[in-house]
Amino acid sequence: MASTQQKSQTIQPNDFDAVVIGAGFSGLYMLHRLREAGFSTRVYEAAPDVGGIWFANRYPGARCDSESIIYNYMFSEELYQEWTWSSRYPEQKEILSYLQYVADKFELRRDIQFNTRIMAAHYDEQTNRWKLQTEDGTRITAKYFITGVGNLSSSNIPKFTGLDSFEGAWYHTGHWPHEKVEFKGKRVGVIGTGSSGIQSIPVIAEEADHLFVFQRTPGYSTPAKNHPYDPEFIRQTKANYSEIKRQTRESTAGYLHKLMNDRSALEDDPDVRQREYQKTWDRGGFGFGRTYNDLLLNPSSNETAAEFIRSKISETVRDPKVAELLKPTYYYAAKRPVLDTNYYETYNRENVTLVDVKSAPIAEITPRGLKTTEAEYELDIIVFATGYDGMTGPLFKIDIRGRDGISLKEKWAGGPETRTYLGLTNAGFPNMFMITGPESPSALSNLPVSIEQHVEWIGDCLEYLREHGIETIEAKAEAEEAWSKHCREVAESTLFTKTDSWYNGANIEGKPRGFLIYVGGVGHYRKICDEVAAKGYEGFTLLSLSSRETIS
Ligand code: N01
Repeated sequence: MASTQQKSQTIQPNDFDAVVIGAGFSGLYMLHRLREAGFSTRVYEAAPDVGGIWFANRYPGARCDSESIIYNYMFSEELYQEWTWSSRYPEQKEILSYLQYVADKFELRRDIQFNTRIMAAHYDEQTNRWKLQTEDGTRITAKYFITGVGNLSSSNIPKFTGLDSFEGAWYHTGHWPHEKVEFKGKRVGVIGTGSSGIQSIPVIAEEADHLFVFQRTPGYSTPAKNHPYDPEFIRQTKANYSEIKRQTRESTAGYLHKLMNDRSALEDDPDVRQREYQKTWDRGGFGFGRTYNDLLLNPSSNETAAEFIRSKISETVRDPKVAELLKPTYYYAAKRPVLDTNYYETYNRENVTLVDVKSAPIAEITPRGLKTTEAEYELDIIVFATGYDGMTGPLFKIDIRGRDGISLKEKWAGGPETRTYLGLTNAGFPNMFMITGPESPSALSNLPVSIEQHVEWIGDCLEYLREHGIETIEAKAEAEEAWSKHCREVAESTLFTKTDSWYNGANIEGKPRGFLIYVGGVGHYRKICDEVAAKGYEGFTLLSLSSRETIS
């Protein structure tokens, strides 16, 4: 009720110090940070409420696989002490409740305009302001333009012939209806075995009459080992707030997992290695990938982890032919690994059929179901767990244009050579900032940690500009080139670039390939960004308000 009242009091002229797109983890904190610093700020959100991807991504079994106690904001100790997570991995519903709680606690809704999609954002060189337009044609102006659109909000629905003719119902996991989808008595087909498929398949199988899983590439999955939190664990966690905050901020990927063995997997004898993998497997979570220090660097070490998982698939899945089909052959974790609850066990159910669409691809969707090049499957419901146009996709949904009317899409069309400075800014796009943009740790980190770092860096930057009478900040082309080169070099030293995945755009037909994530480490990246700021925003051109002269 309070929130509705706040919303109705908010009609203001459409000119702001800052406009932020998106009311998920990024937009909510950005709004709070800027408002606290006295900047007039408005958030625009296409959905009817806060939550970002957690508003829409509500498929059966949807949970985050970052552990709850670190999948939250750390900027406010009061908030951290007030909120209590129920289990080791947060369920979609609980994350959404958390973000709603945050919005209420900090009275954020009064500065968020919901049900409003921003279609265009153009930089006006005459006035040094951003001009934005909504879907209904409303115009907005702002000095600073900040995107908080997430990395995975632009869904990928492959262009199968005949989808329009399908007489049943179909859904994409990322845009799931708010009402319960009834699977009871239904023949269901799930296309895709990435994180969304692997999480939803065991849950749908329990309800459906029959489930067909259409798998093109099997995923590597290790046990989540989810469980309700023990009150004593919660007490200790809250008591350790400062230490948890420090550790995640200084870590490699924003998690608390310690490297189990600071040595190569190849240094251990096979039986020792087996025991070490078994230990991290039994604990559950992403710690499995931290069993040795070179799993993402050395192909032979990687193979030892991959083989361990394959052996677990053989132990679990009774039908050896199905087990073989479920075994991935690419480098473990070079494509996003998954945490599951009963995923491989699900293939022992009589009502589940695994269909290999690598050897016999999907040819078309028919009125009655789905046809591969080998057979037809009658279905009542199709679930597309087919992923997203990651990293750049959400940004490209907005027509963003900088100097000389050049669009972000045109600027990046050249591929990975011309990207970003620090994953935060772009040459040619003054006073624009991207929260968790391409070439920042973003999707390869625990996102709330990376989001907080970007929000705080941007907030500090805008305060600096105001204090120093600076009108525009813009990345220098040479700084951008050096950053993109550094990103590529770090990525090239790992196995990430040796495997097709959404990380490098391989999942979207026609998308230019390029590794879009900084993998040099969350803690290291933070230091680089802080040094840039400490040196008076090194690598940026700052233009002063009074004299219009270049300050640096
Ligand atoms: O998508 P994906 P996702 N015919 O791209 C298949 C985050 N996330 O939504 O590998 C047949 O991983 C495709 O096959 P292939 C997380 O970062 C997190 O599952 O291209 N199949 C693949 O199997 C994650 O990485 C959480 O051969 C087709 C699947 O669809 C990211 O979101 C939960 C096909 C897509 O897998 C995306 O995950 C959920 C076609 N034409 C998501 N096209 C948690 O934290 C695609 N596929 C738990």
